[in-house]
Amino acid sequence: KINQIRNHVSEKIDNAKDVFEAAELNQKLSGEKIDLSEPVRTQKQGLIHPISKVMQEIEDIFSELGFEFSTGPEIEDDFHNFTALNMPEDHPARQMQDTFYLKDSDLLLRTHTSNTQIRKMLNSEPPLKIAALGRVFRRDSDQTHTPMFHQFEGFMVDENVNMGHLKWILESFLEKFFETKNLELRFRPSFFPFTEPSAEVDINYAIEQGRIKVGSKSKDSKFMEILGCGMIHPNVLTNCNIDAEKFQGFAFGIGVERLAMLKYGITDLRMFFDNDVRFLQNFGFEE
Ligand code: 2NM
Repeated sequence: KINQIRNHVSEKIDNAKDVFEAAELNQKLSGEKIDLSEPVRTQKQGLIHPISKVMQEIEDIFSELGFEFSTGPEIEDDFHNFTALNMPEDHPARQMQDTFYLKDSDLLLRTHTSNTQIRKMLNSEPPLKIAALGRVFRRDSDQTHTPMFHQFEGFMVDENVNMGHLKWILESFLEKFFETKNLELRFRPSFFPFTEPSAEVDINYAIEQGRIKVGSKSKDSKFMEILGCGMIHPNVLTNCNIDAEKFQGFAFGIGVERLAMLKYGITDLRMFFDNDVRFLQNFGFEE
Protein backbone atom coordinates (compact mmCIF):
# COMPACT_ATOMS: atom_id res chain seq x y z
CA LYS A 1 0.00 0.00 0.00
CA ILE A 2 2.81 2.33 1.04
CA ASN A 3 4.71 1.50 -2.17
CA GLN A 4 1.63 2.32 -4.24
CA ILE A 5 1.34 5.71 -2.59
CA ARG A 6 5.09 6.39 -3.09
CA ASN A 7 4.88 5.55 -6.82
CA HIS A 8 1.89 7.80 -7.21
CA VAL A 9 3.65 10.75 -5.55
CA SER A 10 6.88 10.15 -7.54
CA GLU A 11 4.91 10.18 -10.77
CA LYS A 12 3.25 13.48 -9.85
CA ILE A 13 6.64 15.00 -8.99
CA ASP A 14 8.21 13.80 -12.29
CA ASN A 15 5.30 15.22 -14.29
CA ALA A 16 5.48 18.55 -12.51
CA LYS A 17 9.28 18.62 -13.14
CA ASP A 18 8.71 18.00 -16.87
CA VAL A 19 6.18 20.85 -17.01
CA PHE A 20 8.53 23.28 -15.26
CA GLU A 21 11.52 22.25 -17.42
CA ALA A 22 9.54 22.69 -20.64
CA ALA A 23 8.35 26.11 -19.47
CA GLU A 24 11.92 27.13 -18.61
CA LEU A 25 13.21 26.00 -22.03
CA ASN A 26 10.41 27.85 -23.86
CA GLN A 27 11.13 31.02 -21.96
CA LYS A 28 14.85 30.73 -22.77
CA LEU A 29 14.17 30.11 -26.47
CA SER A 30 11.79 33.04 -26.81
CA GLY A 31 14.46 35.33 -25.30
CA GLU A 32 17.02 34.09 -27.86
CA LYS A 33 14.96 34.89 -30.95
CA ILE A 34 17.04 36.47 -33.74
CA ASP A 35 15.95 40.04 -34.41
CA LEU A 36 16.79 40.63 -38.10
CA SER A 37 16.14 44.34 -37.71
CA GLU A 38 19.04 44.76 -35.23
CA PRO A 39 21.91 46.88 -36.65
CA VAL A 40 25.07 44.88 -37.44
CA ARG A 41 27.82 45.26 -34.89
CA THR A 42 30.86 46.62 -36.77
CA GLN A 43 34.03 44.61 -36.61
CA LYS A 44 37.39 46.29 -36.07
CA GLN A 45 38.92 46.48 -39.54
CA GLY A 46 42.31 47.50 -40.83
CA LEU A 47 42.97 51.21 -41.41
CA ILE A 48 43.97 53.08 -44.54
CA HIS A 49 47.66 54.01 -44.69
CA PRO A 50 48.24 57.79 -44.80
CA ILE A 51 50.01 57.47 -48.18
CA SER A 52 46.94 55.73 -49.65
CA LYS A 53 44.73 58.39 -48.06
CA VAL A 54 46.74 61.23 -49.61
CA MET A 55 46.69 59.50 -53.02
CA GLN A 56 42.87 59.26 -52.78
CA GLU A 57 42.69 62.96 -51.90
CA ILE A 58 44.92 63.87 -54.87
CA GLU A 59 42.79 61.78 -57.22
CA ASP A 60 39.60 63.45 -55.99
CA ILE A 61 40.94 66.98 -56.41
CA PHE A 62 42.62 66.48 -59.79
CA SER A 63 39.70 64.54 -61.26
CA GLU A 64 37.54 67.52 -60.39
CA LEU A 65 40.08 69.78 -62.13
CA GLY A 66 39.55 67.72 -65.30
CA PHE A 67 42.65 65.51 -65.26
CA GLU A 68 42.64 61.91 -66.43
CA PHE A 69 44.69 59.48 -64.31
CA SER A 70 47.08 57.20 -66.13
CA THR A 71 49.67 54.60 -65.09
CA GLY A 72 52.97 53.37 -66.49
CA PRO A 73 55.32 50.45 -65.74
CA GLU A 74 57.60 50.52 -62.67
CA ILE A 75 60.20 48.59 -64.66
CA GLU A 76 61.05 50.87 -67.55
CA ASP A 77 63.55 51.22 -70.38
CA ASP A 78 66.18 53.91 -70.74
CA PHE A 79 64.27 55.74 -73.48
CA HIS A 80 61.01 56.32 -71.57
CA ASN A 81 62.73 57.15 -68.26
CA PHE A 82 65.59 59.32 -69.54
CA THR A 83 66.21 59.89 -73.25
CA ALA A 84 62.73 61.10 -74.15
CA LEU A 85 62.87 63.48 -71.17
CA ASN A 86 65.81 65.38 -72.63
CA MET A 87 68.38 63.72 -70.38
CA PRO A 88 71.49 63.12 -72.42
CA GLU A 89 73.71 60.07 -71.84
CA ASP A 90 76.09 61.97 -69.59
CA HIS A 91 73.43 63.59 -67.40
CA PRO A 92 74.24 63.19 -63.67
CA ALA A 93 70.77 61.79 -62.90
CA ARG A 94 71.62 58.77 -65.03
CA GLN A 95 74.68 57.82 -63.03
CA MET A 96 74.73 54.53 -61.21
CA GLN A 97 74.34 55.98 -57.69
CA ASP A 98 70.84 57.29 -58.41
CA THR A 99 69.24 54.58 -60.51
CA PHE A 100 68.55 50.90 -59.93
CA TYR A 101 69.56 49.14 -63.15
CA LEU A 102 68.54 45.59 -64.01
CA LYS A 103 71.48 43.31 -64.79
CA ASP A 104 72.44 42.74 -68.43
CA SER A 105 69.57 44.73 -69.87
CA ASP A 106 68.39 48.16 -70.92
CA LEU A 107 65.83 48.08 -68.09
CA LEU A 108 65.75 50.03 -64.82
CA LEU A 109 63.36 50.91 -61.99
CA ARG A 110 61.72 54.19 -62.97
CA THR A 111 63.16 57.17 -61.09
CA HIS A 112 60.02 59.29 -61.61
CA THR A 113 56.48 58.80 -62.93
CA SER A 114 57.25 60.87 -66.05
CA ASN A 115 57.50 57.66 -68.08
CA THR A 116 53.70 57.65 -67.86
CA GLN A 117 53.49 61.08 -69.49
CA ILE A 118 55.95 60.10 -72.22
CA ARG A 119 53.93 56.97 -73.05
CA LYS A 120 50.69 58.95 -73.04
CA MET A 121 52.12 61.66 -75.35
CA LEU A 122 53.48 59.00 -77.74
CA ASN A 123 50.13 57.19 -77.90
CA SER A 124 47.64 60.04 -78.14
CA GLU A 125 47.06 63.48 -79.56
CA PRO A 126 46.81 66.81 -77.72
CA PRO A 127 44.88 68.35 -76.02
CA LEU A 128 46.01 66.28 -73.02
CA LYS A 129 45.45 66.73 -69.28
CA ILE A 130 46.99 63.76 -67.55
CA ALA A 131 48.01 62.92 -63.98
CA ALA A 132 50.18 60.04 -62.79
CA LEU A 133 50.58 58.67 -59.25
CA GLY A 134 52.87 55.85 -58.25
CA ARG A 135 55.99 54.27 -56.85
CA VAL A 136 59.40 55.49 -57.94
CA PHE A 137 62.85 54.20 -57.02
CA ARG A 138 66.22 55.84 -56.34
CA ARG A 139 69.43 54.56 -54.83
CA ASP A 140 69.25 56.78 -51.80
CA SER A 141 68.71 55.79 -48.18
CA ASP A 142 69.06 58.04 -45.14
CA GLN A 143 66.92 60.03 -42.70
CA THR A 144 65.18 61.98 -45.45
CA HIS A 145 65.39 59.51 -48.38
CA THR A 146 63.96 56.04 -48.90
CA PRO A 147 64.87 53.86 -51.91
CA MET A 148 61.17 53.70 -52.84
CA PHE A 149 58.77 56.61 -52.51
CA HIS A 150 55.62 57.89 -54.21
CA GLN A 151 55.40 60.64 -56.75
CA PHE A 152 52.55 62.60 -58.17
CA GLU A 153 52.99 64.33 -61.53
CA GLY A 154 50.62 66.14 -63.81
CA PHE A 155 50.87 67.76 -67.19
CA MET A 156 48.76 69.54 -69.74
CA VAL A 157 49.47 69.97 -73.46
CA ASP A 158 47.42 72.17 -75.75
CA GLU A 159 47.71 75.28 -77.93
CA ASN A 160 48.33 78.45 -75.91
CA VAL A 161 49.12 76.78 -72.57
CA ASN A 162 51.21 79.01 -70.31
CA MET A 163 52.64 79.28 -66.81
CA GLY A 164 49.54 81.19 -65.67
CA HIS A 165 47.52 77.99 -66.15
CA LEU A 166 50.14 76.04 -64.24
CA LYS A 167 50.06 78.52 -61.37
CA TRP A 168 46.26 78.42 -61.15
CA ILE A 169 46.12 74.61 -61.15
CA LEU A 170 48.79 74.35 -58.44
CA GLU A 171 47.18 77.04 -56.30
CA SER A 172 43.73 75.44 -56.61
CA PHE A 173 45.14 72.03 -55.71
CA LEU A 174 47.22 73.16 -52.72
CA GLU A 175 44.38 75.27 -51.29
CA LYS A 176 41.99 72.32 -51.49
CA PHE A 177 44.54 69.79 -50.22
CA PHE A 178 45.68 71.84 -47.22
CA GLU A 179 42.15 73.19 -46.64
CA THR A 180 43.27 76.82 -46.35
CA LYS A 181 42.84 80.06 -48.27
CA ASN A 182 45.95 81.52 -46.59
CA LEU A 183 48.54 79.92 -48.86
CA GLU A 184 51.30 82.07 -50.27
CA LEU A 185 53.13 80.45 -53.17
CA ARG A 186 56.59 81.57 -54.18
CA PHE A 187 57.82 80.53 -57.63
CA ARG A 188 61.65 80.42 -57.69
CA PRO A 189 63.59 79.88 -60.94
CA SER A 190 65.15 76.41 -61.06
CA PHE A 191 66.43 73.81 -63.50
CA PHE A 192 65.10 70.46 -64.76
CA PRO A 193 66.26 68.95 -68.04
CA PHE A 194 62.65 68.30 -69.13
CA THR A 195 61.23 71.79 -68.53
CA GLU A 196 62.17 75.28 -69.68
CA PRO A 197 61.62 77.59 -67.90
CA SER A 198 61.58 75.61 -64.65
CA ALA A 199 60.54 76.65 -61.16
CA GLU A 200 60.47 75.38 -57.62
CA VAL A 201 57.46 76.33 -55.55
CA ASP A 202 57.69 77.29 -51.86
CA ILE A 203 54.71 77.55 -49.47
CA ASN A 204 54.36 79.48 -46.23
CA TYR A 205 54.22 77.55 -42.94
CA ALA A 206 54.93 77.96 -39.23
CA ILE A 207 55.25 75.75 -36.17
CA GLU A 208 52.16 76.47 -34.06
CA GLN A 209 51.81 74.71 -30.68
CA GLY A 210 54.56 72.30 -31.65
CA ARG A 211 52.77 71.28 -34.84
CA ILE A 212 53.48 72.33 -38.41
CA LYS A 213 50.79 74.51 -39.95
CA VAL A 214 50.82 75.01 -43.71
CA GLY A 215 49.38 78.35 -44.81
CA SER A 216 50.23 80.12 -41.56
CA LYS A 217 50.43 83.88 -41.83
CA SER A 218 51.86 84.31 -38.31
CA LYS A 219 54.81 86.66 -38.00
CA ASP A 220 57.19 83.67 -37.60
CA SER A 221 56.04 82.02 -40.82
CA LYS A 222 58.71 80.80 -43.23
CA PHE A 223 58.84 79.33 -46.73
CA MET A 224 59.58 75.73 -47.60
CA GLU A 225 60.02 74.03 -50.97
CA ILE A 226 57.16 71.72 -51.88
CA LEU A 227 57.28 70.91 -55.61
CA GLY A 228 58.99 71.36 -58.96
CA CYS A 229 57.38 72.44 -62.20
CA GLY A 230 57.83 74.21 -65.53
CA MET A 231 56.91 74.41 -69.19
CA ILE A 232 57.65 71.13 -70.97
CA HIS A 233 60.89 71.43 -72.97
CA PRO A 234 60.23 71.54 -76.75
CA ASN A 235 62.72 68.65 -77.13
CA VAL A 236 60.45 66.47 -74.96
CA LEU A 237 57.41 67.29 -77.11
CA THR A 238 59.41 66.61 -80.29
CA ASN A 239 60.65 63.27 -78.84
CA CYS A 240 56.97 62.34 -78.41
CA ASN A 241 56.03 63.33 -81.99
CA ILE A 242 54.15 66.44 -80.87
CA ASP A 243 54.56 69.60 -82.98
CA ALA A 244 56.43 71.93 -80.61
CA GLU A 245 55.68 74.93 -82.85
CA LYS A 246 51.97 74.44 -82.38
CA PHE A 247 51.69 72.99 -78.86
CA GLN A 248 53.02 73.89 -75.43
CA GLY A 249 52.58 72.20 -72.07
CA PHE A 250 53.16 72.62 -68.39
CA ALA A 251 54.23 69.84 -66.00
CA PHE A 252 54.86 69.47 -62.29
CA GLY A 253 56.00 66.82 -59.81
CA ILE A 254 55.35 66.44 -56.06
CA GLY A 255 56.46 63.88 -53.46
CA VAL A 256 53.44 62.15 -51.89
CA GLU A 257 55.28 61.41 -48.61
CA ARG A 258 56.16 65.08 -48.26
CA LEU A 259 52.49 66.07 -48.74
CA ALA A 260 51.38 63.48 -46.17
CA MET A 261 53.96 64.64 -43.61
CA LEU A 262 52.90 68.28 -43.97
CA LYS A 263 49.16 67.62 -43.83
CA TYR A 264 49.13 65.05 -41.01
CA GLY A 265 52.12 66.15 -38.93
CA ILE A 266 54.21 63.01 -39.46
CA THR A 267 57.81 63.84 -38.54
CA ASP A 268 59.91 60.93 -39.82
CA LEU A 269 59.72 59.76 -43.44
CA ARG A 270 60.81 56.24 -42.48
CA MET A 271 57.67 55.70 -40.37
CA PHE A 272 55.69 55.25 -43.58
CA PHE A 273 57.59 52.08 -44.42
CA ASP A 274 58.27 50.46 -41.01
CA ASN A 275 54.73 48.98 -40.90
CA ASP A 276 54.72 49.41 -37.12
CA VAL A 277 51.09 48.74 -36.19
CA ARG A 278 51.20 51.52 -33.56
CA PHE A 279 51.97 54.07 -36.33
CA LEU A 280 49.12 52.74 -38.47
CA GLN A 281 46.72 52.95 -35.51
CA ASN A 282 47.72 56.57 -34.87
CA PHE A 283 47.80 57.81 -38.44
CA GLY A 284 45.48 55.39 -40.25
CA PHE A 285 42.10 56.41 -41.68
CA GLU A 286 38.78 54.59 -41.52
CA GLU A 287 37.82 55.56 -45.05
C1 2NM B 1 58.91 67.59 -62.07
C2 2NM B 1 59.25 68.93 -62.28
C3 2NM B 1 59.02 69.49 -63.52
C4 2NM B 1 57.59 66.63 -65.41
C5 2NM B 1 57.79 66.78 -66.75
C6 2NM B 1 57.07 65.80 -67.37
C7 2NM B 1 56.91 65.54 -68.82
F1 2NM B 1 56.95 64.22 -69.04
F2 2NM B 1 55.71 65.94 -69.22
F3 2NM B 1 57.83 66.12 -69.50
N1 2NM B 1 56.49 65.08 -66.44
N2 2NM B 1 56.79 65.59 -65.20
C8 2NM B 1 58.14 67.43 -64.31
C9 2NM B 1 58.46 68.75 -64.54
C10 2NM B 1 58.35 66.84 -63.09
O1 2NM B 1 59.10 66.93 -60.88
C11 2NM B 1 59.76 67.57 -59.84
